[in-house]
Amino acid sequence: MGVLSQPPVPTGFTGTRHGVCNLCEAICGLELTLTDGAVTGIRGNPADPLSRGYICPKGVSLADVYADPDRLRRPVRRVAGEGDRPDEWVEVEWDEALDLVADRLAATITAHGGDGVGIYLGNPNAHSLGFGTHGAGFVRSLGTHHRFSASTVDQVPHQLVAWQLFGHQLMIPIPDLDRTQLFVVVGANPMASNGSLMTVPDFPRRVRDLAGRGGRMVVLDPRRTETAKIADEHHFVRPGTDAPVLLAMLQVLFEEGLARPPAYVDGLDQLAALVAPFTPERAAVVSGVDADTIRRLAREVAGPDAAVVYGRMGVSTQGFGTLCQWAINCLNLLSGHFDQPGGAMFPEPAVDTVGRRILGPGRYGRWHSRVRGRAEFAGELPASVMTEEITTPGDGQVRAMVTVAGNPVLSTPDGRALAAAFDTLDFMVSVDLHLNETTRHADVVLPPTSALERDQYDLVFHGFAVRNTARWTPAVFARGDDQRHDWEIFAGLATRIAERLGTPLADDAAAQLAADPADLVALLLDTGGRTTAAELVEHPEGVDLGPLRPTMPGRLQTDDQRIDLVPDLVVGDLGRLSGWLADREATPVADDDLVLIGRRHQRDCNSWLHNTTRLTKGRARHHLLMHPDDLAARGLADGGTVVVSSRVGSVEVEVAGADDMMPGVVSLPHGYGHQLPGTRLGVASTVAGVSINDLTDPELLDAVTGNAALNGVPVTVVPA
Ligand SMILES: Nc1nc2c(c(=O)[nH]1)N[C@H]1C(S)=C(S)[C@@H](COP(=O)(O)OP(=O)(O)OC[C@H]3O[C@@H](n4cnc5c(=O)[nH]c(N)nc54)[C@H](O)[C@@H]3O)O[C@H]1N2
Ligand SMILES: Nc1nc2c(c(=O)[nH]1)N[C@H]1C(S)=C(S)[C@@H](COP(=O)(O)OP(=O)(O)OC[C@H]3O[C@@H](n4cnc5c(=O)[nH]c(N)nc54)[C@H](O)[C@@H]3O)O[C@H]1N2
Ligand code: SF4
Ligand SMILES: [Mo]
Repeated sequence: MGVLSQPPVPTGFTGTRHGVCNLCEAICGLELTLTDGAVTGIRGNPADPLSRGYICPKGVSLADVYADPDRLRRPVRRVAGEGDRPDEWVEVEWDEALDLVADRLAATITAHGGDGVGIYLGNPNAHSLGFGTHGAGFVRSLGTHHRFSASTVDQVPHQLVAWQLFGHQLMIPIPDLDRTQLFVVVGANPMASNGSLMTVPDFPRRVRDLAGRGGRMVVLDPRRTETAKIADEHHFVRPGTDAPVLLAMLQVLFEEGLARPPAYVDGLDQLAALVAPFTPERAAVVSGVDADTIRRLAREVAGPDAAVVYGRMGVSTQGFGTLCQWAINCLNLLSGHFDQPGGAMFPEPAVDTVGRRILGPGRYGRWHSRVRGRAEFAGELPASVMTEEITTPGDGQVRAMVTVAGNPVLSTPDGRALAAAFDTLDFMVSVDLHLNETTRHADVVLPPTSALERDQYDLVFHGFAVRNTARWTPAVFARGDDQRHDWEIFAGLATRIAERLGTPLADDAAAQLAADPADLVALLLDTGGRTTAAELVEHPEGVDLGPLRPTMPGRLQTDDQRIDLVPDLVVGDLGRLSGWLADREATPVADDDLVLIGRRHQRDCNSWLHNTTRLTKGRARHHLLMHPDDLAARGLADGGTVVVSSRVGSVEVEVAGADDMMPGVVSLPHGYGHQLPGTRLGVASTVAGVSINDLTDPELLDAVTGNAALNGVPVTVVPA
């Protein structure tokens, strides 16, 4: 046992233990109360140097995940029902299940090549240490180009721009929220999401502190969100039109001589020329944000006080996601506050995932998807091409699927078509805690241990945090003899597949897969120079490594240690934007046009946790939100049932009038639309609502990355 491995609580334990919440990017430190071995209390740990005692309602539900009667604890295999009888799920022993899965995947690879297997990696992987240390080894063992993940329905534009500007896909600048005086939020709702690509536990208090020191928050969003409501200013922006607004802010910086670039940037003149056509007046016409506001915001961002622009889901999952993220970075780079306290800064995590190349810097276009010719980025193809790669016959067709920690039937565009495609596969395996709308299509489900049963160190989110801290949290409960950690599943499968393919793993790969994540983390910490494994054991609440520090240009990962402001791959998309803008100017949006956007609620967690009463009690929140004028114009009744249709499909759902919506924009939350599996097992959710991804369109993409444009989907709404 290495220094980080610590004994779990004994059976029937009564007392307190440290824990950590892995349900969102805020990574709150917890204090658990246990009574006779059951979790009877969860609160935020006030001694945690990052989360400082904060906790949200989801954190408390970690106890429900542990005790969840719907959670799988042993592998299950689907046995097809005869006649009208539904399929049955039967438990199998671990060795039998792993052998079966390896046999079927290896047989597919032998018959059709590695590309015959596809894999989807879902969001919770980012929150699991075992995936961080062992996931890549498993994925590699499949030898497939058909790699998909939640990243391409989320943040891949951030990653591509970070790679192009700073030389590594994870070098994403983070708002120095605790020291800024102006926080401009574009398409994010941290009051509900608790922050993303900005690990910021206790966002509400940090915003109060911002106001307390005379600072301001400005929000640009098509909905007056929970964040907009506590902001100093909120401006409606029509979905998908942020790129002209952000470029117009850059245009103002150049026109008014306000740009204050650091010495290590190139391409300033080209940038000035490229943004010149994007005036505030033109942006105002398409976006609804008036030109004076755009000019004033640009001047304020480049003013003497520290300022930072932050953009998230709303400006990533849309048709110009890459251009939006690029423009935001350019604003931060030229404002005079880049890499300075209160501006956009780079965290220095104790395990430096960037410098140590735990993930590669990023690559683009090494291969293309078979059917639509979409480029790979960082080894992945867009989730939006997954269905066609399964259903289109020919060489390289996906015949077997693996899903790990995800529910793409509810999470990716045209989920209904994906579900139908899964049923045509030769074989499907899911590594997941639950039978859900996706894993119910699998032949075998392999359930890993849950958060409280495994060790945690956040390899990912310390790297995006508003303060440098480090924390090791050992498992609270022992894993049962009949359970496996995710890393044990990955190691078990990778080893077996390699054997069956007649290419046994090299010694170092085998050793890496056999190693306990705790030992791998200890090595990384002890050689990282910022703290040690022993220090983290001594301080289970976490170790404070201080506020963010200037690191530029020394930490740049680009070949010449300079930043090219105008990378070809990114600015190559400006022509498309110009064309689109000209079209919009020629043919403005009609009064009865409607577009659909998504929404998050504080007590939702993507597509799961809808089976806990703690999070689902209270007022229903699955409604389509629509401005009262839009309701009236269509003769719709507040609370009535409507049919929402897009190019892809239709859903029936209750509508609620909300003047928080921008006219012409409607909103549905994602992760709803549960279908009871109709089998002995399965998540017992009675939550109403439909899946927004029965409406989103796999054809609508950010052109550069192929990221899904989940926001701004044209829809019609009529009475049911
Ligand atoms: N229209 C629209 N669609 C969206 C979004 C949107 O805003 N609008 N958001 C997108 C975003 S940002 C994301 S990240 C995706 C998320 O969507 P997905 O990638 O599908 O992830 P989840 O819905 O979180 O996956 C839930 C499943 O993971 C399982 N699980 C939980 N923890 C673990 C674990 O530790 N190990 C394993 N093996 N399984 C586990 C749960 O049991 C559950 O079955 O949805 C995307 N879809
Ligand atoms: N409670 C809770 N917290 C979560 C999650 C959850 O499901 N529930 N999911 C986690 C995950 S996986 C992620 S990625 C993060 C996401 O974190 P955020 O990005 O903060 O979350 P969203 O609520 O999706 O915020 C997107 C905002 O963009 C707005 N928007 C939509 N279209 C546009 C547009 O075209 N332009 C502009 N300017 N705005 C637009 C929406 O109205 C919405 O307010 O949240 C994480 N935290
Ligand atoms: S804010 Fe996020 S990490 Fe913190 S308790 Fe809530 S869900 Fe967990
Ligand atoms: Mo996400």
